[in-house]
Amino acid sequence: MRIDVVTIFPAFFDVLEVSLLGKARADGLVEVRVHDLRDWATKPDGSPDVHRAVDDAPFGGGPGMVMRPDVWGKALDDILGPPPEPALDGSASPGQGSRLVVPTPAGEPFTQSTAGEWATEGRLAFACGRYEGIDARVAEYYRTAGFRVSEVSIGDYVVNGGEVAALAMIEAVARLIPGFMGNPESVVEESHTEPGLLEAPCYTRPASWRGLDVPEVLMSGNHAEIAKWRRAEAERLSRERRTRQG
Ligand code: JEH
Repeated sequence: MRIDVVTIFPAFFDVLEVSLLGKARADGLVEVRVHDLRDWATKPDGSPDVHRAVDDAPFGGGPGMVMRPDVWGKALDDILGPPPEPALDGSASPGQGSRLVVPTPAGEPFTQSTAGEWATEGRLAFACGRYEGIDARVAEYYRTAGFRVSEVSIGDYVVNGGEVAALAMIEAVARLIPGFMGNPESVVEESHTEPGLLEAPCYTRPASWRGLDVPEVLMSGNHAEIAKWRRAEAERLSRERRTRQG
């Protein structure tokens, strides 16, 4: 998989060298290219800009600044490559062209199922905004041009830009690429777990630590009883932590 990232803070992505992804990159399973949006900055008339401004005031007024569509358009035209060939029904299919991902607090929720769908793409491109976000016509333009465009959110809290969101999504997707993890069994196992059901807690040696003992059933060797206990714990945690009545 090829992953392009466009950002005004390329250094955010240096962490990909040290995380799990470092190995996948070395093995050639994932190639990540990080681009500095300011390399495409010009003045509004298109002439070179010593200030390399990528933002301007919002139409309609209000606080903050908005990222300019002209700068983003030049960057993404260079980076995305050609749009995918449309199928007979007009749809674009995975493995063809790039999927453009735009992290935004107003996006659709990014979930494990989203990660699974994106893991089959040949190319992903992340457009990381700052300030109040990217002019809305950028996502609209590339969708109309035939790219698969996803405006997504990593959760209902506010961070300062798309970079942290892109890092979380890149890690969630990359670990699903076949051959990515040291222990592929743990990923295969995940696909059998029920979506929305939280996992039972886990324990290792020593069996007694600071007066706290591992639940007896886990040391019984009775696999049917262990599976029953884990299921019951998973249901209890899901009720306690993910429903309002508890
Ligand atoms: C944040 C991309 C680009 C900050 C505030 C506002 C919220 C009410 N889950 C996520 N949180 N934040 C982002 C994200 C994702 N994915 C994210 C970004 C950008 C992603 C710039 N920013 C900073 C930013 C405006 N407020 C949004 N509103 C509902 C809580 C109040 C207004 C926009 C952009």
